[in-house]
Amino acid sequence: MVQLVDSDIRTREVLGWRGVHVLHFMGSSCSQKLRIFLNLKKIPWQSHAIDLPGNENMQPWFLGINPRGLVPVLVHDGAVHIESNDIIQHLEKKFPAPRLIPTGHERQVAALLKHEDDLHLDLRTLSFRFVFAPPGPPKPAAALESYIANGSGTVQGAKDHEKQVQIEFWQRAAREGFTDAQARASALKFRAEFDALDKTLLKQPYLMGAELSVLDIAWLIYAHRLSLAGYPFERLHPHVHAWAERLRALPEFAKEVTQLRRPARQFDTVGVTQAGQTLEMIAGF
Ligand SMILES: N[C@@H](CCC(=O)N[C@@H](CS)C(=O)NCC(=O)O)C(=O)O
Repeated sequence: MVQLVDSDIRTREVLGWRGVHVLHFMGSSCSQKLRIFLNLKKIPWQSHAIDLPGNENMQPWFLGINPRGLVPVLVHDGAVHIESNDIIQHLEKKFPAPRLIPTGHERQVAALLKHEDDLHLDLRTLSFRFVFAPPGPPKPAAALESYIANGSGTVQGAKDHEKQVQIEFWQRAAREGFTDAQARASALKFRAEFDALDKTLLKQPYLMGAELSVLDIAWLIYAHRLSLAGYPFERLHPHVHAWAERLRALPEFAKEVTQLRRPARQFDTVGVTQAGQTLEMIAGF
């Protein structure tokens, strides 16, 4: 569990927040995952929108809450929790009904969620290349400087290496953009994952068996974002496609994903920016 300690937190006002507060961004995949979980649990929560495209997460106030500069963040009765999967596991303990982590499978689910989180930068690479497609560096130099300079730089009292990973990701993106080689490598990792999930979903309705679990939420969010990037689910992984369509139709999911379907005109803009190079072409799918 990643609950911050006192010395990590510089924005002291949050220590007085009671109840469930979530700092998040509408279009962030990890925030969507957490919001679907909160919807299914019917947990009342207070929303604090963080403007990621405006780089609010790289400003001192937010870095004083999460030194890693990432959303989502949970402040639960004054305790600050970071990392979406840890937040979900914390809330599952505090709000056990309905069960979204099957009893007795907590360690297995934790390991599977860790594996999912390890692919997050691959998702980000494909998102920036094919969905957001910014014309220049995704993070302006001034925002990155603020990111580097602010916050405690520690998580649970120790120097945070994850912040360095994030800095290097954005610096590299500013230098090279999101190259064909990176996009191909990331897409191939997802292809291997979704091949395996497709076999699982041939045998059972949900990833853990007969019941919906946090793994369905986590992978639906990845599948949804990748489908916006042009990943051909219906052709490559038909059982994943059918499962995703079923989940997207549930109100708790629909609320978080349908508003992110973009108007056709924006898709055209991406098509132009990418000079007709689709994910399918670059990945060789
Ligand atoms: N492992 C983290 C990943 C969080 C993460 O990367 N969040 C993204 C949004 S999905 C973010 O805050 N990005 C910062 C940015 O775009 O500047 C988690 O699961 O919470």
